[in-house]
Amino acid sequence: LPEAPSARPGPTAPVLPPCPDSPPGLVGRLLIEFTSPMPLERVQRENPGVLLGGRYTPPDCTPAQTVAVIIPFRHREHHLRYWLHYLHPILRRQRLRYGIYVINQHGEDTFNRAKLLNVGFLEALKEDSTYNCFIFSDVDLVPMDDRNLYRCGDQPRHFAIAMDKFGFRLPYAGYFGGVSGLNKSQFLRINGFPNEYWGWGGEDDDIFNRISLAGMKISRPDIRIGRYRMIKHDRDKHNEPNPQRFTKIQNTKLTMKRDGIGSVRYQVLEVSRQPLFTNITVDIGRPL
Ligand code: UDH
Repeated sequence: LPEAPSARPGPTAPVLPPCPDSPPGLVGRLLIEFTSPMPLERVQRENPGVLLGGRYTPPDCTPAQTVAVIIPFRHREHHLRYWLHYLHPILRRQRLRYGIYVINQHGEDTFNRAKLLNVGFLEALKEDSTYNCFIFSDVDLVPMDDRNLYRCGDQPRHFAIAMDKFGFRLPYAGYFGGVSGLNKSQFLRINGFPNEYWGWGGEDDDIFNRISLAGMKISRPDIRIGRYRMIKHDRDKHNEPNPQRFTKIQNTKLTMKRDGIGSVRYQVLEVSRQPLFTNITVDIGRPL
């Protein structure tokens, strides 16, 4: 009798070894500049391995994590092109499985960075429930060293610790701005990020407070490795310094329970999968 077709083992996908902790092929210190023009077509041409929506999986190993990189955004197309140009090759050399999510605030009301990051967390997970590491990056920050691995660890991670604009030093001990990373359980443990910081400043300090109040400690790379270049820019319209920030960060302990990922309200207007990133345009409302 012929063997039942279901009993025959089909062609199996090759099992790739786990990706190494220290990826081979990193180059270390990088030359980063923002003077030559950077057309998106060039960035696309130079990153053929990146799939629609800005997704990438290493061809030669199985990564331990799946990383969603989340970028708060409005009117910074020119910065985004440099960011994509520099970051895709770095993340690829780091052997990450990742996706890039640009969370674009609709309209011209006051900007709200932390609320956009909350939206990014939820929307990335809606698209792929296997994301277990979330890296939140400003669009104007490019790492100067590819040994600064964009991964999550057993504590929340601060990556952008030595920016050129701060003289390559941490500006203050509790600084958590620019680029940071939390795994899913760390993020949920602090009820995500605050939704009520409209305008510039304070939200990163509130996040730092949440992490400390939850009994976690920030992990950071070596100061020689955590170097960043920031693309110089003027202050944006509709992102004026928030005068309430100083009092708000005194009250994190009271506000973090009610204000966070559990209470975020927004409306997604468009999800568009571009060749190098996924753009999510969202209405996040405006300050009360
Ligand atoms: N962002 C936008 N659009 C905006 C405002 C902010 O995309 O209109 C995003 C972007 O990812 C940016 C991040 O939010 O990198 C943080 O905002 P920011 O770059 O304005 O904050 P930063 O502290 O600069 O880097 C503050 C203004 C500096 C003015 C310096 C004048 N010389």
